[in-house]
Amino acid sequence: MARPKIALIGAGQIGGTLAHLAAMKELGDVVLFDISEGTPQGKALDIAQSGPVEGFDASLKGANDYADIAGADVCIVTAGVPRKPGMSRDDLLGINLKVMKSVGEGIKAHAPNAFVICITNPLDAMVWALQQFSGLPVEKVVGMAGVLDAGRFRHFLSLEFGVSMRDVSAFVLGGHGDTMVPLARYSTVAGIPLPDLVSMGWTTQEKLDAIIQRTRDGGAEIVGLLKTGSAFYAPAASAIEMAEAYLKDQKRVLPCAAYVDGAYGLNGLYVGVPTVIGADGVEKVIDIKLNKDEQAMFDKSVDAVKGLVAACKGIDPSLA
Ligand code: A3D
Repeated sequence: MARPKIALIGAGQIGGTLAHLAAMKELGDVVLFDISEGTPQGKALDIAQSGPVEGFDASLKGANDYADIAGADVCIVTAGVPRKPGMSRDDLLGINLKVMKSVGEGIKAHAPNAFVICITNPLDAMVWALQQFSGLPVEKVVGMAGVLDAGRFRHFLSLEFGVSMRDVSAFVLGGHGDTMVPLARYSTVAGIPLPDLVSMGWTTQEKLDAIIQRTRDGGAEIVGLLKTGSAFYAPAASAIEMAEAYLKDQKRVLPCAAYVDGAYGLNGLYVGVPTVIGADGVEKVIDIKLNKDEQAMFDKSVDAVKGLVAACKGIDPSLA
């Protein structure tokens, strides 16, 4: 059987890291696409030359022509511009919306059966626009944010508790922005919910609140340190986990920016929710019950996403 084909649209910081991880994990053959000439070719060649040392079997190709992504099983989209210090994700909307139009059309023409994972910011609006421009089924177009946001939360919690990150699970809902909703009640250490850990004296509510805020600001903290771009190792690892769940039909339960129509009282909006990812793409949106406070935070986050979608429609009238 032929290896799966993975097309990475955007060969920048995240794109290059995605290519390296996909090859190391032998998820399939990789095509790195970018408008910048030489960058995808150079990165593909460099990573391919690590193959004999690492001992992986995967072919890597750089491309500037969408024809090269033909028949891709998975497309991961990072094309666009990242944040610089002082910028919010929303400041990227105008420029990245135009990029989503060309990427969506490229995918529609050459890889209409792919599972498409969008990473470009502002995430929830860009994945919505990408689905509109590509016309692919909503369950095959999804945004990566929740795995990363939950990863950040898990990392900070493991430091606070002095336990392995593997034993910390975390739950994050809502849009990928300042209004994201890390849910303490559904986040656990080996099944023990965070509020119980506060009662047990493992931490205090104040420390937990500070960790939640640091999670919300997780992207900005890294932008502030790097100064020339945004996070790329953890975002790439998170998208690879989603791609692997699809390619191996793992039925993983992962928080993603998925198309929600009916669940959570929403009709037709991309927002971060827990999903099941398998061979059919987003196979299920898990509709959990929120308490009053959680619902209020989620509503605020949903309103922020709606505002961004409305701004997209204002910029490009072809978006219904
Ligand atoms: P960067 O290293 O600048 O790479 C972006 C690449 O896109 C560059 O190589 C560009 O040449 C290329 N590009 C620009 N326009 C086009 C086009 N029309 N077609 C094809 N390629 C194009 O950025 P990055 O890899 O660090 O980040 C990529 C995106 O991911 C940015 O929008 C970030 O804001 C976003 N991001 C999202 C998260 C999430 O958690 C959702 C996290 C980190 C970064």
